[in-house]
Amino acid sequence: QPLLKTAKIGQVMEYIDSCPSTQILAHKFAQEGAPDGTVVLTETQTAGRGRLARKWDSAPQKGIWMSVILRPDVVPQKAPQFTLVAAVAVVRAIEEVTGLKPEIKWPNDILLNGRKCTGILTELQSDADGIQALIIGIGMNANQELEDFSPEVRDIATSLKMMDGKTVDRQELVRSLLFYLEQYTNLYIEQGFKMLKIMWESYSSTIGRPVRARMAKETLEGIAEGITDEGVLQLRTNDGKLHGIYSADIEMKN
Ligand code: BT5
Repeated sequence: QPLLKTAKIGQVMEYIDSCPSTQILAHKFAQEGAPDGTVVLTETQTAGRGRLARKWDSAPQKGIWMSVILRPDVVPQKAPQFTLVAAVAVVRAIEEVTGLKPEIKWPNDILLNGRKCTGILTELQSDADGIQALIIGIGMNANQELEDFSPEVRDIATSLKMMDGKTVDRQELVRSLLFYLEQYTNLYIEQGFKMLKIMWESYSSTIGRPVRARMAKETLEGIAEGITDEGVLQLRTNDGKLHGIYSADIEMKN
C-alpha cells in the first residue's frame, strides 16, 4: 500500500529516529523554508512538550510523535481553530483504523474512556506580514502498556492498545491521520469553521456538561454551552453570565 493518500501533507517527510521534540525541529525547518505540508515524524522524543512547557511522554516506537508545517493564507486570528480541526482529524483516524470512539475535550485533548490518548499543540510563526507557518504537533498514544508511561501520567493516560488489546499498525494510523488532516484543514481554509464546528461538537465530551475551567488567573465553574466560530468556549456560570474562554484546562464535573 502506498504510504500517502494526500496531495500535500506529508509529501515532504522528515523521519528522525530520535529527537528532543518534533516541534523544535519543525520550527527550525519552517524557518529554513520547508514547504507547506512538511511532516516531521520521530520514533521517540527526549523533550516532548505540551502547552505551557509541560512535558509530553513519548515512549520509543509506541506512539505517533509528529509535527505538521502548514502555511495557510489566513489571518492569525484563525490559528487557534486549527487545534480543533486537527482534533476532528485525529478522532476520524482513530475511528477508521481501530473502530474505537474517542471524544474531544476542549481544546486539545482526545479521550478514550475519559483518559487522554492524544494531545495537540498548535504553535505559530508570524511577523508583520501575518502567519509564516503553523506548526501542528500531534502526540498519539498507540501501543503503550500502562508501564510504558511515566508514573506522573499513568492515572490520566491511555493508549489505543490499552482499550482493545490490539497492536495498532502505526503506518496505517499515520496514513489515515494525514489524509483527514489534509481534508479538514483544506475545508477550514476554503470554507471556514461552520461545517467543522458541527463535526467537532458531535465528538465533544465538553459541550452541554458541567465543567471547571482553570485559567492562568482564575477558575470558573459552569456549563459549557458551546464554541463560537472562533473556537472560543462559551461557559455559563451559575449567576447566568456567559464567559468566552480562549485558553484553559478543563475538568469535567460530575
Ligand atoms: C498537549 O499539551 O496535550 C499537547 C501535546 C503535544 C505533543 C506532541 S508530540 C509531537 C509534538 N512534539 C512535541 O514536543 N509536542 C508535540 P497539554 O494539554 O499541555 O497536556 C500536557 C499534559 O498531558 C502533561 O502535563 C501530562 O499531564 C499529560 N501527558 C503527558 N504525556 C502524555 C501522554 N503521552 N499521554 C497522555 N497524557 C500525557
